[in-house]
Amino acid sequence: MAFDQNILRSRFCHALSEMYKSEVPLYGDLIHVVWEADAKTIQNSQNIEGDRVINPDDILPARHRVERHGAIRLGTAHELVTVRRMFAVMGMQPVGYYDLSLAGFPMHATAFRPNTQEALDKNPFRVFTTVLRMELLTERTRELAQKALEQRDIFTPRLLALLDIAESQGFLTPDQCTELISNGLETFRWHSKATVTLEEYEQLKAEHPLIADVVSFPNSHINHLTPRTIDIDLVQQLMLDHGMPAKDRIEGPPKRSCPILLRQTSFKALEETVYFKDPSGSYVKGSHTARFGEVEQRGYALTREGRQLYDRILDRVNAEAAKKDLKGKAYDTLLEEGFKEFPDTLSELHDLRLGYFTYQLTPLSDQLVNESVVSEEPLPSISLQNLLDKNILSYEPLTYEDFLPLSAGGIFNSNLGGVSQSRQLIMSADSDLDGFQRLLGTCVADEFHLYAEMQQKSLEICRHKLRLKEI
Ligand code: OOG
Ligand code: NI
Repeated sequence: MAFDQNILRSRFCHALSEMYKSEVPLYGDLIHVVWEADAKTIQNSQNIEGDRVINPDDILPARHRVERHGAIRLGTAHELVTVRRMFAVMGMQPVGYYDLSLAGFPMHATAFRPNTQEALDKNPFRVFTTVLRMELLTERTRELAQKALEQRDIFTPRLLALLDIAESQGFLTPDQCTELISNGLETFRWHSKATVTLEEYEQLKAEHPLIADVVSFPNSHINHLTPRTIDIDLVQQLMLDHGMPAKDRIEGPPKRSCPILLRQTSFKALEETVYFKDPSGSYVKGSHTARFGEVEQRGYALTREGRQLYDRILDRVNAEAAKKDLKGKAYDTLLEEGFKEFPDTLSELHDLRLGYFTYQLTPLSDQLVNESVVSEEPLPSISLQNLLDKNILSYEPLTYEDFLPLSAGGIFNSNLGGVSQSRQLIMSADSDLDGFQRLLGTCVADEFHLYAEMQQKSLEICRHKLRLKEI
């Protein structure tokens, strides 16, 4: 079998999911809740649509059923570079820069994900990857963190060898792929034996719970996996019905007719037994709270203008909520009110250039194609608006494939607690894309650029088929 990055990514994603289900059984329960919610949603839409029978496979294409993201937290440049190399073999590239200091965390991040439509369609698995910003730690904690990180190696020697092989020969044999998966899993497996003492752990945690999570263990356990649903409100309800420890609200934009960006919820992280090093050489029992299960519902990708409008509304809502101390339902009502300003029809999102779209030829386009074939000459340019008005082209919204750092902040906070001794220092920090790219050893792709490219490419294909000089 020829080397296929998409297949390797699918296999790795599946293996990770199986491992996580065995480590965190509640995650397996969450997947069942998602299936239940999606099946109910499909059934309801069939009832409402009456005679228009909906085939579940039209609504849930293959990528929906496998889709999930994971998240890992790293400590050093070596860890980040090596994870980048590992994901590159699976066809995942760093896309986007996320400054989590905005949410009070001494971290910044990227998402490793497929960056072409074709690869996303095959398997869209992505991993949100954060790395500590050492300069945002107090000196005492930084020293402790550096000492703990220096003595760990989160990669097996065989994994490192396989990465060298993949890079030099440009592919892996089937056996090497299998080895890459099993060795790769070792980096993300849970270990209940900490590498620090309980006292050190408490010190790290007091500065920020995330620092303790990144630094105290011999590797970088996956901290959550996330299946995708078509009805996150129903998943939230079902989690509560099933007595699961759901977080109290869904992060991201409110429910809308035209879903935008990303909505997320999770069950809260569980307290897990951890054995801390004892100066005498034995271990003392303690606990750590970090790993959880999350659900996402993906909406449409927004342009920069769309995103600015989204951020502006959200900032306004958050400022008002803070002033009036609104939480839970009251916050959600305010959010819904605020988002009334955001256009909620596909044609407005398109015409106001708030979202990204791909264009397709309609059956009507045949006539135009025939005309141009008869005339042999390419037709002169026709405007996009004209082609849309004449029903020669139609459009479809692109799905948002990325993340929302403030939602990530909400998830972090409800799972780990937002208490931090150095919150002021962190909140006043500037974002540091250059510093992140130095650690990563390469540039991150701009997500807006990728969506714009997909949009442009679809238009170019239409132009070519219509034999137009220009659209
Ligand atoms: C990362 C959280 C980011 C999301 O869905 O926004 C994330 C973390 O908890 O380390 O996965
Ligand atoms: Ni997540």
